[in-house]
Amino acid sequence: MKVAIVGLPLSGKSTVFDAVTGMAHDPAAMPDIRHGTVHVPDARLEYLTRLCNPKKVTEATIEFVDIPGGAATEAGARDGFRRALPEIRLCEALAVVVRDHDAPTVPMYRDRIDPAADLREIWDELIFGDLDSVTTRIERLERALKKPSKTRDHELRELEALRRCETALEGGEPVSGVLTADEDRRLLASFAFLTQRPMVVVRNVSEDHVAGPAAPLSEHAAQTIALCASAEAEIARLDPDDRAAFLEDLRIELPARDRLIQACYEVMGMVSFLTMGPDEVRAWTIRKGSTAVEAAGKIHSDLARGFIRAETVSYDDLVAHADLRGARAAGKVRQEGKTYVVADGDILNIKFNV
Ligand SMILES: Nc1nc2c(ncn2[C@@H]2O[C@H](COP(=O)(O)OP(=O)(O)O)[C@@H](O)[C@H]2O)c(=O)[nH]1
Ligand SMILES: [Mg+2]
Repeated sequence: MKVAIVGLPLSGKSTVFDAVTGMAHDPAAMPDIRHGTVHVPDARLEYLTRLCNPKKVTEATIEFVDIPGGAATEAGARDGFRRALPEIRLCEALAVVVRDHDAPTVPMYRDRIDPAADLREIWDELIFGDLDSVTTRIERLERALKKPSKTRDHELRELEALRRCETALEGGEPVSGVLTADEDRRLLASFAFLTQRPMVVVRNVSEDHVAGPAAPLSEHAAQTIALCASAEAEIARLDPDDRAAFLEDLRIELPARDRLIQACYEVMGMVSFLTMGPDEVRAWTIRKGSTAVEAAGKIHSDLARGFIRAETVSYDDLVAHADLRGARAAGKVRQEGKTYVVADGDILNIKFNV
């Protein structure tokens, strides 16, 4: 899972990236694209580790990409963003950072603190990016359709779907609204539309505003969180032992890293299942609604091919009965078939035969 951190210049993108990865950046240096792989915090793994004492513990991972914003001028920002579009298209979700603090130490990008307007500006760039791909392809198809072709039917269908996208985008709406049928989505999958990406909005607020819920700024964002990027970046670089005290001081319940990852899982519709044994305790990420055989395939294709059943216990049931033996005695260990829909926190033991 790969998430692009995007936003206007000086909104705090690189600082948010630092907060989730524990890295550091020099705000004075030329911005550079950065990639960081983060282990997904999961307290459930700790419990299972105490139970199994495994040789290895493997957390799920998520990759964040710090997208450089270009120079802090209107033309520079637009140019920088457009140059970064190919990189953004490689990511499955977007975290849009908007400045929502007025610290005088940070120069203002165009004389305003207006997170909703900044978000609209980013949204317009996403619309622009998609519209650009759509119109280019429409022109090409229209030319091609003037000549006879064996693939004419397919091209006509594509053209029709693209025209719907064009209309939506011209009205400032995402293509996701008009590509609801699976067939349309398949037909246009190669476009990797930006306005189809699930979006988390990160309001970069000052330290005294982190408590309380974050009001949404756009109907297009499935999740909105508020955090103070600079404080969180410092916290992320602290010794884990000192971290708790700082978080408490700032009345932060969960660090930014955890909250942003949770929000990304949420907007992407991802859940985790767990496996445990003497060799390895591990968390796996799958799409919500995945079946037991799909989960098995995530582990290894042999497990999907030779799938017999999934011995399943929910993490909560396991904890309630202390361990696997206790859960089994209480009848909480189920034998599930191929089509069982895996729930978040299910502990699976795949029985298979190849
Ligand atoms: N006071 C304050 N400053 C911040 C915050 N987040 C970022 N900054 C500062 O704002 C400047 C721009 O941040 P940066 O992350 O480099 O922005 P980017 O251009 O979006 O990558 C840097 O000097 C940061 O230290 C914040 O939450 N509060
Ligand atoms: Mg930056």
